[in-house]
Amino acid sequence: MSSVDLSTTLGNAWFPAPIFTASGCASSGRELSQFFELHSIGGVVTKSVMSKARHGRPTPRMAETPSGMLNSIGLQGPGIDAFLEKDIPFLLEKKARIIVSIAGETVEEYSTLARKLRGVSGISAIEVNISCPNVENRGLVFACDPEASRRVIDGVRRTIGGELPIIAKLSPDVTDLVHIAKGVVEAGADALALINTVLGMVINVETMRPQLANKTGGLSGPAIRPIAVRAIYQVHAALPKVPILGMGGVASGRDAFEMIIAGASGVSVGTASFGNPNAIPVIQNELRDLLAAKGFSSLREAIGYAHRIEVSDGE
Ligand code: RRO
Repeated sequence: MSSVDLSTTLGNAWFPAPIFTASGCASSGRELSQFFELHSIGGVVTKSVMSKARHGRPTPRMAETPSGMLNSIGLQGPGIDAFLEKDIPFLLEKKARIIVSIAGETVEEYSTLARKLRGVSGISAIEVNISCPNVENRGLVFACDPEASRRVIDGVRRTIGGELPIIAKLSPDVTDLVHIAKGVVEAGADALALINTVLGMVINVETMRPQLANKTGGLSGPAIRPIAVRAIYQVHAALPKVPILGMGGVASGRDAFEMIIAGASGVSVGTASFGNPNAIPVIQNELRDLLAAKGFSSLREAIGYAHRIEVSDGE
């Protein structure tokens, strides 16, 4: 095994390894823990949790697409109280590093969730998911509105205090992603998660009706990787000091490396784990080998490498 320092940071949270689960794709890691040690990866980013338990959207809520997958789960989950009672103790027992993802319908709901998390020990960071594409009203996608995005992050920051890093999860479905990113950083986000799924749709040509009960859904998988790389590159160029957790269609160490050199400090893997539950440790090992093969002794040296200006001989 090649010796490369894979450690990384997101705000003031330190992680020994750079590959994470992607929120929503591994719940709180129970199923994946049958395949690998959760503490061997960067950390578990839990499914976005809300104040109350939710059944989610009606079925069908998943559809296969070329090089991807469409989902409309609709924030199914146990609610914050059951989550704190069952999932956090499980993750602590597994010695996993924990990033808790929260989602709300109002600015106040996000703050309520932050209040519940404030005193919980063993959490590395909070992901504030303001970009779920499957809400009933597109007006509730806070991340599509710069002012609404700021208000959510500001409320969470005031409630949580200065200690715990806030990672704002943004949507690529906007005209000016950099503008939204700058707004949430000004409002108190320490890091950014880029990208949530891309709004898409599949129509079943046999029934001649939309495939998903909710009609539209979030597209994930390799089909969206170039969108994610573009988003990470653009935001890192504008905000080079703000750490980015990159995600969107990563299926190999090569894909993770692409996001790192675009500017990501860590990478989440989601859809690939459905096909291969060992995808995350495999990708982490491939990334280590690739970093070594490219001559990097640490992951940190590679972050944003694609932005470096070449200096030609004689200049
Ligand atoms: O639950 C979902 O339907 C969902 C969420 Br919260 C999200 O952030 N992204 C997504 O593709 N699906």
